[in-house]
Amino acid sequence: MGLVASMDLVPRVLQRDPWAIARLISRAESRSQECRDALAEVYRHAGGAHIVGITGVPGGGKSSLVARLAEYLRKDGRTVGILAIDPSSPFSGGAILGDRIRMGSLSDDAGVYARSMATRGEQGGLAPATLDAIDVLDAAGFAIILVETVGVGQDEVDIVQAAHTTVVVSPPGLGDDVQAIKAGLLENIHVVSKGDRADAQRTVTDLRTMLGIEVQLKGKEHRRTPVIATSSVTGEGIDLLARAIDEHRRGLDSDSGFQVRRRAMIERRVLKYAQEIVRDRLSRGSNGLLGQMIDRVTARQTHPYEVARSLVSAAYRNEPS
Ligand SMILES: Nc1nc2c(ncn2[C@@H]2O[C@H](COP(=O)(O)OP(=O)(O)OP(=O)(O)O)[C@@H](O)[C@H]2O)c(=O)[nH]1
Ligand SMILES: [Mg+2]
Repeated sequence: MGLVASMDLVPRVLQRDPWAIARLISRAESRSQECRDALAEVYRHAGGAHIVGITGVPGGGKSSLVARLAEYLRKDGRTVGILAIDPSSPFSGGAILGDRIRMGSLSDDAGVYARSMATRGEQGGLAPATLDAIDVLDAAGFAIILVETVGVGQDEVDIVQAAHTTVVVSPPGLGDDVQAIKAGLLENIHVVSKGDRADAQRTVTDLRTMLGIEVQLKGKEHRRTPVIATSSVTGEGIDLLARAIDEHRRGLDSDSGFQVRRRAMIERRVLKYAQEIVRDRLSRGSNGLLGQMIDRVTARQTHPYEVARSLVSAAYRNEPS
């Protein structure tokens, strides 16, 4: 725990102070109890940002795209928060560590904040701290928050739920790659990255065909997912992507399904915290009881479910919540 109480960081977070933002996200990441009230206060101030999930295969060009898109949005006068989840080249304090991706004009810009996070081995899905971090950036007043996740399994499903707009990034030449097979399942916008490569146009055509068939299957009222070629080298298509993202956000206001998905996401979040609370409680409260019980399960005197139930009641017995 640092010297400054988390609650005292909140006014500074609301002023978009990078130091306070970094501090509070770190505390959320380490699941510090001390920061819970501060995060609750942050939550009340959040809700204004447009949250955009950027997901896709490893090495597909997501971070490069995020950097270029952030640059473009800054030139357009908008503030940008960036979170990279489990990245191979981490962002930190506005810059990306290592020189693989250059943030260019962004590194000294107070209107952009970039940060990397680990999901901490959560089995499947984004760690609750990721959602807390999104709230911190949201409350700090960043107009757009770009969240980069590697598109594998539950993470990408989670980010789809947490985001208003989801962008799937595929590099050229996917053939019958899993990502291509899944095209149209998750995303609101499909980007073909590395558009400067000769094989990019072919991938754009293939994806358009694939997504077109999907519209035919789902019915005409289903909106066709835009497929946009971008290049982080030449800057091609970044403006089109920014426009598509804005357009998608505008469409949500009249999308009743979106409100339903929002509620489902909040419910999932509540249940995740509940699991976390119970897990903490169990790990603190089992006092050797678990060891004895495992002996009994091994000897088939009891069933693992019975043990689980006893553990939970033991952990909560005599303890006020
Ligand atoms: N030719 C070309 N190469 C690109 C482009 N964008 C990214 N690359 C290269 O592709 C590689 C991966 O780029 P990243 O932006 O790190 O990709 P990523 O999807 O964030 O990668 P992970 O986070 O590791 O999954 C790097 O070597 C980039 O230089 C592009 O627009 N054109
Ligand atoms: Mg990356």
